[in-house]
Amino acid sequence: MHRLSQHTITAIATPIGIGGISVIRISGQNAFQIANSVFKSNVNILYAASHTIHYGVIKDVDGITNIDTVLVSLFRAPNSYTGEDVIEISCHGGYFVAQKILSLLYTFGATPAKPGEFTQRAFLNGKLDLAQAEAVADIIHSRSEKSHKASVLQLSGRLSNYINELRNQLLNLCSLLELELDFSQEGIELASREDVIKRIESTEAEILKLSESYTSGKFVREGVKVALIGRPNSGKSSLLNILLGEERAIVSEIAGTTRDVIEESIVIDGLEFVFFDTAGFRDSYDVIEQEGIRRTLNSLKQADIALYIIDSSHKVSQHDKLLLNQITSSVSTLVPILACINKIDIKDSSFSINDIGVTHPIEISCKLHLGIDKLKKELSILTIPNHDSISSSIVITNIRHKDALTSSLKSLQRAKKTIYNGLGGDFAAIDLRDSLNYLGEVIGLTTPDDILDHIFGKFCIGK
Ligand SMILES: Nc1nc2c(ncn2[C@@H]2O[C@H](COP(=O)(O)OP(=O)(O)OP(=O)(O)O)[C@@H](O)[C@H]2O)c(=O)[nH]1
Ligand SMILES: [Mg+2]
Repeated sequence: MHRLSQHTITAIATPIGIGGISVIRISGQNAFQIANSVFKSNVNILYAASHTIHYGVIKDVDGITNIDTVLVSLFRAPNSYTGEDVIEISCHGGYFVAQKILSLLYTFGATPAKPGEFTQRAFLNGKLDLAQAEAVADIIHSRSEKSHKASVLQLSGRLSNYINELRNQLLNLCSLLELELDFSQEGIELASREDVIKRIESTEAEILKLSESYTSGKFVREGVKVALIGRPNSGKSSLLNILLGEERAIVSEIAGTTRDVIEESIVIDGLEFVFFDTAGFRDSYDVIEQEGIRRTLNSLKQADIALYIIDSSHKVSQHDKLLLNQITSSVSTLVPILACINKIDIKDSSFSINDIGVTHPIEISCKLHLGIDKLKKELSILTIPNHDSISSSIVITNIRHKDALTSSLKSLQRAKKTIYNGLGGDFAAIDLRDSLNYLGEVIGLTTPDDILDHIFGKFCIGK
C-alpha cells in the first residue's frame, strides 16, 4: 500500500538553542555510511553492534578540522524507532554545532527530514499504528498529568486494541452475512435478522460510548476553558492574577480596564484549566471597548465553564441580572455557570445574591485571597464526571478519531435500516464494511496517504 522512501533523512531532534547537548538523528539505509563519513573513532561503526554507543570526533569535510567531540548511538534495522538503520549523534548543545553537523550530513547525502517523518516511517514500518503515532505527539505536547496519562495509555496501544476488538466484532458479522450469499438460492439465513440487529446494536453502543468520551478527552487535550465574565471592575483580572500567582493582567479601579481577552492556564488536580480574562460587560460608546465586549461574547461561546464574577461592594442592580441572562443565552445548557461573589471584604450590607437568582455561589475576596481554594475545588468538581471516565475507561482525545467514529456509527445505522427494509444481508454487509473501514482510520489501516501526510506534517521536525 505505502512506498517506503529510499532517502536517508536527518534532523536535529532536540530544541534549537543553548543547552547541554543536542541530538541529531539519521534514519535510512545509508545512515551508517553517512555517519561514518564524518565520525572518527577507535571503532568502525560500520561493523559495530546495534544498541552500542561510541565516543569520537566529528570532522569537517576536509577530514582534518575537528567540529565537536560527540557520542554516537547505533540502532540497526529493524530494532530502531523508525524500523530502519538509525544513528543518533549527541553533540554539545548550542546554535552553531548541531547546525554545522547537520549541514555536513547533507553534504554526505542525507536529506532534511520533514516534520514527523521519523514517526511516519515508524508507522509505515509497522512499529506503531496511527493512534499510537499520534500519541507520541500528544506526549510531547502534554501539559498536565491527565493529558500525559491519556497519551501514554494511547501509546501503549489500549485504544488501538479496543478498536481492533470492535473491528473484529463487525468483521465476524460481515463474514456471516457474506457467507449467506453462497446460499442465496436456498434462501438460507445463517443468523436471524433479530440476532444480526442485536449484534450491530451492541457494537454500536460501544462505539457510541467511545465517541462520547471525547467530551472528557477534549478537556484532557485542550484543557478546560473557563471564561471570567462580569461587569467592569468586578475583579476578573484580579482573580486571574491570583489564580496564576503573578501580575499578568492590568488591574485598576477604572471601569473598562481590560479590552483584549487574556488567556492563561494553570493545572488544578492534574487537569489543565485555561482562563480567559475578558472585558467587563456594559453598554459602551467606546469602539475599542465594544470590540472587547464582542470578544468577551466569543470567549463565552467557546467556554466549558462560565465563571460569573459579581461585585458585592454595592447593591445588586438590574445590570447584574441582565448579565446573567446574557450569559445563560450565550452558552449551551451543558455549560455550567458558576457564580463568584467577589469583594466580600467590603461587602455592602444591602447586597443580596438572591436578587440575581444564581444558585450555589462561592464567596471570594481577591484582595484578602479568601475563598480561592474553594473556588478551585469547585471548578475541579464541575469536571468530575470527566475525571472519572478519564481514569477508568478508554478516552479519545483526538477530533480525527471522533469524526471517524461518528462516520462508523452512521454506517451501522444504515446497515440496520437496510435489514429493516428487508434487503439482502449482502447489502447490509456493504454498510458494515464501511463502518469497519472508518474504525480502521483511527489506527491508520485505511487512512488515505494525503491525510497521513497532513497528520505527520503537524509533528515537529526531528520527531
Ligand atoms: N476591596 C477589594 N477590592 C477588589 C477586590 N477584587 C478586586 N478589587 C479592586 O477592584 C478594582 C477592579 O479590579 P479589576 O480586577 O481590574 O476588575 P475587572 O473586572 O478586571 O475590571 P475591567 O477589566 O475593567 O472589566 C481594582 O481596584 C481592584 O483592586 C476585592 O476582593 N476586594
Ligand atoms: Mg480586567
